[in-house]
Amino acid sequence: MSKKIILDCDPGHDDAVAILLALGNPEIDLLGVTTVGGNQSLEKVTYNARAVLRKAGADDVPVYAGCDRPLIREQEVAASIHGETGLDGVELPEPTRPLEQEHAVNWIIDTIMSNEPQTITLVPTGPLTNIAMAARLEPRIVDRVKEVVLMGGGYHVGNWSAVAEFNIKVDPDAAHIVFNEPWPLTMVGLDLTHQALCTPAAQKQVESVGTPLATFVSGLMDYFRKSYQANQDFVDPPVHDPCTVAYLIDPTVMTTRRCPLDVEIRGELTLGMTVADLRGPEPSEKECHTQVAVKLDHQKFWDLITDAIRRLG
Ligand SMILES: [Ca+2]
Repeated sequence: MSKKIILDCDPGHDDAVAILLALGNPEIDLLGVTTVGGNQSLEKVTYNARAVLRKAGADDVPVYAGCDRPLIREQEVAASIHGETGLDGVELPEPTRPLEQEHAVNWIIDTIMSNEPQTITLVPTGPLTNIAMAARLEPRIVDRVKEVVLMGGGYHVGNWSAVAEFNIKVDPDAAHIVFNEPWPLTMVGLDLTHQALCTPAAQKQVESVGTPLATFVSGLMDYFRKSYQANQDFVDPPVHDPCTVAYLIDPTVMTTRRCPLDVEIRGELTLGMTVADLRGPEPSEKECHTQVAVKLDHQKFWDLITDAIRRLG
C-alpha cells in the first residue's frame, strides 16, 4: 500500500526534486502540494510548484497556497541560493491546472480529518508556518497524522547562521510549535542532507535517463552547484529536500537516532538552532517522539531519484 503524503514546500531547486521523487515513486501517493513563503515569496514558490507539476505531466495533483510570511518575524528569502524566481537556471512551462482556492492550512486540516487516522504523513520542506498554523487551528490533527518527516535544522551545523538552518531560522516560532507537538517527528537536517551531494557522477546518472525531464533536473543542479560554490563553500550542491521523501519510500536509505529535540527561540546567537539531546542511551519510541537522520546511503538515494525521473517519462 502506498503512503499518502502532503508535501508542504517552497520550491526551490531541491523542493522541485522532492516533488518529482514523490510523483515518480509508486510507494508514494502525493495527495497535494501546499506552499509556504520561504526560499522566495509565496507567489513565486506557488507558481514554481505548479510549473514543476506541469513539467512532470502531473495535472492531477492540486496545489494550495498557504502562509505568505512567518508567524511573527519579518520575511527573509533565500535569493542568494535559489535566485530571483526561486527556480533560476531553467525554463519553466506555463502551469495549466489552476491554483486551488482553499487556503493550504484549511486543506491540510480537512484532508487529515477526512481520512482514516494514522494514514497521512506530513512532509514539510520549507519553513514550518503552515504546519504550525494547522496544529493550532485544529489540534485534533496532531493525533491523526501518521508522522511528520521534515527537512530542516541540524544537530551539529547551520547554514543560515553558525548553528541554524534556513527553514527553522526564518520561522523559529512555527518550528518550536511543530517540534513540541507530540506527533512522531523525524528531523532530516543538514547533518544528513549535506551527504546528499549532487556529485558529477550522480548528475550523470540522472542525465542518462535521457528525457526532457532529466535535462530539466540537470539544469536545476547546474544552477544549484554554482550557488553553493559561490555562497556556501561547497564543491557539489547538497540536495536537501528529497531526502525526506526518500526516507518514506525506503527507510534503509538512512540511519536515524532517537533523541529529544527542541528549537531555540530566544537566543541572540542561537536563534532557530535545533537542539538535540544526544546524551545517554538512545530512548525508546515510547519515551521520545522525535528522531534525527544521521547517515545517508548516497548511491541508494540517487538511484531512487533516477528511477523516479525515468518512471515519469
Ligand atoms: Ca525547501
